[in-house]
Amino acid sequence: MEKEILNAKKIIDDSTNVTVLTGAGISAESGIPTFRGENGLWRNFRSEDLATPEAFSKDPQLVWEWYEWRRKIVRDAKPNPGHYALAELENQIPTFTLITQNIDGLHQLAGSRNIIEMHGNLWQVRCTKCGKIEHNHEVPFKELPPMCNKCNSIGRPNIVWFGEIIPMTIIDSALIAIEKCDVMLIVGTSGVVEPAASLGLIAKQTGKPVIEINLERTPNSGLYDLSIFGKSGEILPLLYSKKTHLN
Ligand code: BV8
Ligand code: ZN
Repeated sequence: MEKEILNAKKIIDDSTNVTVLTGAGISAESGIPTFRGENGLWRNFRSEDLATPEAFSKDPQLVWEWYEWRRKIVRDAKPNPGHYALAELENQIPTFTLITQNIDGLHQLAGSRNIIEMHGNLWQVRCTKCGKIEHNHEVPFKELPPMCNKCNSIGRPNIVWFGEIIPMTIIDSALIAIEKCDVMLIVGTSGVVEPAASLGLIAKQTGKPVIEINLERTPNSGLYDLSIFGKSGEILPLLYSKKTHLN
């Protein structure tokens, strides 16, 4: 592992433009259940069963109770050294883009700035009728389901559900960040959910070195230039040298 970390550090040190993709794995050390990890289930529901427009139209109360449960966990969670390391890398590298599949907002809390939230944000409610988006941090919600304070229609989480397309503006900015970067890091994602799972391959397509940091092998591990297996909260802080006043 030592050699791989030195290798990765060299590639990053020589880069002026870095793009990172993160998944649930980077928030695992903050106590947030991952999707496919052992505690990824809620009341025996698989995430894919609840995070769908079908589930919401069938039982919006149930889906909101699930998101209420996740908001409580995230409200009580803190960013971990993995999140802070990426925020610090952003301070040190001229151009840095953080593409995340996570809706927990912990990257923002850790100080990351240039973030692309591919799948939305847990703290936003979108009106199902007029589309108004409201930032709401109530835990618990005053009323469940939350209603739109403009047209009083039912609100839904401002999140991309399975079977729903990701806004093209988001896809475009992610592809531009990959096209322009010198190296892409892929951190804490099982690489199962599309289109996020293909971003690493697109980086390879455009001839960029891809470095994977994950607890375990993933379907694309063999295709990446470097895979470092372990906890992102332990590995990421090793990938940059703490800027001291000497250098
Ligand atoms: C779309 C918001 C067009 C919701 C999310 C059949 C084949 C291929 C694709 C499809 C298919 N059928 C349908 C599709 C498309 C579907 C898809 O990919 N499904 C999968 C399940 C097969 N994709 C979509 O629907 C997308 N839209 O394609 O639109 C379309 C329309 C109609 C029909 C077809 C296509 C929308 C996808 C977005 C869904 N919303 N999140 C919410 O959160 O409530 S996805 C959600 O799941 C997450 O955001 C994330 O993207 C994904 C979970 O993956 P990970 O983040 O990687 O988490 P996971 O638990 O899986 O893995 C964690 C990893 O971390 C593990 O490898 C573990 O080892 C590692 N780890 C753990 N601890 C640590 C660690 N690593 C480092 N350190 C640690 N400490
Ligand atoms: Zn409305």
